[in-house]
Amino acid sequence: VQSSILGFPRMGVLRDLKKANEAYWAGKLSRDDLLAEGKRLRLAHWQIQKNAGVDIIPSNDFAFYDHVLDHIQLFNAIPERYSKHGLNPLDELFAMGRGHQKDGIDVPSLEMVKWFDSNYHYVKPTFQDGQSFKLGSNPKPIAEFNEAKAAGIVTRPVILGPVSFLHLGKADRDQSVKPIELLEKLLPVYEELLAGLKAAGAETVQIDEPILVYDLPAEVKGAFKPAYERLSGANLPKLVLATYFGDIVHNIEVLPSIQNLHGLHIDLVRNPEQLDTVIGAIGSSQILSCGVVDGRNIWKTNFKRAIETVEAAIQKLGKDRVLVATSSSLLHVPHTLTSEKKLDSEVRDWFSFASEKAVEVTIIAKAVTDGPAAVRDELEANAKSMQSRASSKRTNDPKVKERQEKVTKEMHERASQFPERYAQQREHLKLPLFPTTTIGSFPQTKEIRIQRNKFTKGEITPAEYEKFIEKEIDDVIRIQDELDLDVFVHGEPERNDMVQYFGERLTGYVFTTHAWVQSYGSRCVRPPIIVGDISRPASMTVKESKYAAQNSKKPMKGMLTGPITDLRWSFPRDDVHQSVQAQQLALALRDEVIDLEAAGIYVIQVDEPALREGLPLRAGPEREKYLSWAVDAFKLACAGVKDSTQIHSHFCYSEFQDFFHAIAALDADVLSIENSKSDAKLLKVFVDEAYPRHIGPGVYDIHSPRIPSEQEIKDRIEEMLQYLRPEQLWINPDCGLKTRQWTETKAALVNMVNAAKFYRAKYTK
Ligand code: THG
Ligand code: ZN
Repeated sequence: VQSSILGFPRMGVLRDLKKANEAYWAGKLSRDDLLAEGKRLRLAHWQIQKNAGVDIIPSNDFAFYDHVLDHIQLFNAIPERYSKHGLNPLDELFAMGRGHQKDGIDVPSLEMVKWFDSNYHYVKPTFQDGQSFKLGSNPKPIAEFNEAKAAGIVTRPVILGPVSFLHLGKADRDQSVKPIELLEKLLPVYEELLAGLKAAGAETVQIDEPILVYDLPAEVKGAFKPAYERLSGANLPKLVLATYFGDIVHNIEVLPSIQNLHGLHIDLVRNPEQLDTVIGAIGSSQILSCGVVDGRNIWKTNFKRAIETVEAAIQKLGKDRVLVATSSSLLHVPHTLTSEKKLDSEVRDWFSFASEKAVEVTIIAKAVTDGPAAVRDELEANAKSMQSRASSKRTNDPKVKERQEKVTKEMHERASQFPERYAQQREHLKLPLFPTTTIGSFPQTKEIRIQRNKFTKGEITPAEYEKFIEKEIDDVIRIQDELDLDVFVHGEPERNDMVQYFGERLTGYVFTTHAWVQSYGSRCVRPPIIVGDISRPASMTVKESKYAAQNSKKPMKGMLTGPITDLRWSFPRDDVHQSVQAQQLALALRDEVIDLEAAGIYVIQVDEPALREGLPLRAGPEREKYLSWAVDAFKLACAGVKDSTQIHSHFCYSEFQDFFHAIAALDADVLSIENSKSDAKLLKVFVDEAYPRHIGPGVYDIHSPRIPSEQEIKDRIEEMLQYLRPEQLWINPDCGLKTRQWTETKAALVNMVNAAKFYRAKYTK
């Protein structure tokens, strides 16, 4: 039984790729040097897998920016606004990924969206009416296969399948093409690519069709048959079609049409129960790649359970037809545990990052091939570490469990309904019509990062750092005063990442020093790890918020990351249900909310940008179940305050159509949402559903340095007033201002406040 890996992280041990990319963009590294660094990383990553003893090693999983973007270029599906400048291929790639504003060229990036329910983002293929496709002269998958081969490593190239490539894309703005209808035109190019791979010596190719875990329209389901009839010619490599992040049982009728393929990969970490159904539906000589090592989380694999799963497959299919694999690409986990020098040995023994998972697949494969005796030591050590984790004091805190048992229904509800609360808040906060505010963060300047770094390294004392933070807070209060905003924020100079910051302050979490995961392009996050029951040993944000409130004439808004976002952007436990972890986070945040109120903070924003991405990928009862516990967690966190305290929440998007009832059920007094890049028409849902509470749809886009004019903002407000009542409308930017510079931030906010004042005067007559 062979072991295999579906994809390896690209960043390198010390985020080498991030650093090289950013140096190249800054003009400090040459193109040749960047290309060389890419090559070095690919080789290093193949070598790690080879040394681990992995039988099937992927190639073409590397990408300078994003692997979906690579396919856009590979098939020449490049919108003309990028191709017409004669940029070299690398710069053309980056232009699509991140926009290009120099050399007299000014194009924004293609749209970037979440990759399924992960925290990775891919660049959305964008098609034209009359779109055609063409394979370039030195296709990346072939070049990288050859590169590995030259180094003595025969790899299994990975490509994104044609049906997923089209279905994950969209028509360009103003175009009406339906992506899936381009299949006919796309298949010859895939065929050519596969033939090229075969000619280069690739026996097998991994072809990813992850959309099979979604609910699919009939025409997309129907596309698999013609696609894979065409791609299974005798002159082509054998294909293993890979699915992950869900089960494919609801699309099982597609399997007969791909039975001529060599094999199928399924995710048995997320959905072990699909095994029997899938075995019953695959072709009589097809192989099954069993994804039993989690590609999405950092826990050591439970060998006993994984071996049982693989054995169950072997019983029905025989050893020759089974592969042991990671559940998905390892892109979503950090590079290696060996970089973590500060983890204590107890918890370290529970973890496994990409390099360690590479070893795990080989041990499982050996156990099922040669019998458990062949890897007795490894199995014993694994059983011990499972035991240690299950019984550790760090995972189990009876006090937390006791508190969870005492949670009541009433604890989720505010004392009064919104109209009564609002009356009290108006009295208490004395806000004008069209109140202005910002979403929480102000520019994280270089100076802030330098001081935080010094503090982390112990080069300045806590007292010195605190002084620095207070000065930063003084500055943003003064600026907000000058701008004449109505609800202030303290600017969050003390925070790194909005999730990491809270993870570092809660019991039950551990955090790492090098465990970065790519989020998009060169941007990475370092998710904290939830190892045990969560509690709050001390207040987390009160000191800074209180300091700010005491120095401000206007109401100060407290800023918290909500329980669902804290959970989803961490590595969660896999030994208790996520709803339990969410409730523990909610209780910790509830205490924080109450402490903030007691410290004189009467406006508190609890952000939940990740609420939507947690929605199960398919419609149905699972979605409602999720929404029910997720909404409960948010309400439990917020409902402990008096009616006169105002709860805000923020979402970085405005498509609420498919779960509006959940947004409404949050019962937040004020909701700020992204709206400047989307259509004001999306606000119609608030009218249709008679949404009673207040809303701040972003009046300008913060993702670009562009300064919106006062007139533009007025026009935007005018549009919003077609849907929202004047007393319902808050005026704020789309999102936090952390990634912006001060000059553009101030200029934009001056215009925003003036626009608000114009409407305030108009409606106060
Ligand atoms: N935090 C976390 N997850 C997220 C976001 C976040 N997922 C969705 C969205 N926001 C992704 N966006 C970003 C934006 C910026 C960065 C990462 C993800 C970023 N990272 C720094 C970098 O790569 O240089 C890391 C710097 C640091 O923390 O020291 O800028 O906001 N968890
Ligand atoms: Zn936002």
